[in-house]
Amino acid sequence: MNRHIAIYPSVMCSKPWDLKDYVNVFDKTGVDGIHFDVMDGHFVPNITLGTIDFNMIRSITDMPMNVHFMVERPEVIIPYFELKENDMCAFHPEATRQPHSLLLSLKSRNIKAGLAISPATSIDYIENCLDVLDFILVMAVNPGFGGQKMVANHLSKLEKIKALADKAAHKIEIIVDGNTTLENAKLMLKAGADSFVVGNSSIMKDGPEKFQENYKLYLERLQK
Ligand code: S6P
Ligand code: MG
Repeated sequence: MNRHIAIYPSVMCSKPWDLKDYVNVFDKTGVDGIHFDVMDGHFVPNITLGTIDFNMIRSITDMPMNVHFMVERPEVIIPYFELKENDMCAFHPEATRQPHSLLLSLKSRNIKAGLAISPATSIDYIENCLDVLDFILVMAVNPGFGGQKMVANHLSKLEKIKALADKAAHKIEIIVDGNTTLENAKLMLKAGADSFVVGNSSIMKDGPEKFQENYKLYLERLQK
């Protein structure tokens, strides 16, 4: 298999004191973008990264940001982040009243627009937004925390999402987020995934100094 598999490392998995080294090594390695989790303590019980972290990363790299909003009313929170052309932005459709319109407003700014789909979220949202979706962030775990295990229905849901995405007139990237170990990622690829968010359960667990080596091995083994 020779196709490109995009990799988005999740900075939520970095220890705060390793963040700068991680961003530098992501740049050097040439990952496809930086996955940045925003949690508000309402849509999910946890609270994570905000605008200060976002701006810090932005100040040291030009890599695209792949921002995942796990927040209520994403239309209110997203404008606080200085997203630019070619960044990617995903939110959970059940957290807003007008998901289609929010996707459209992102696209009008040349930001790649995506829906994040939790294990229990209806895939009808995808069907109804096919025309405006650049990507789908399919959660293999319930949003809120790193270090969880893939839920039982994930692979069959991924197959259904792939079948839906294939109905669109344009390419929709299917990205899996959560527990993307090498073993799971191989199954996810077969079920229709194009690319992966990676964290501590896969290639970030050994710290920034081992990231490049882990990334290379992970991709080599995935492409076999
Ligand atoms: C989870 C979040 C994810 C995690 C990532 C962690 O709510 O959206 O992006 O950061 O899944 O990776 P891992 O390897 O611990 O599952
Ligand atoms: Mg995420």
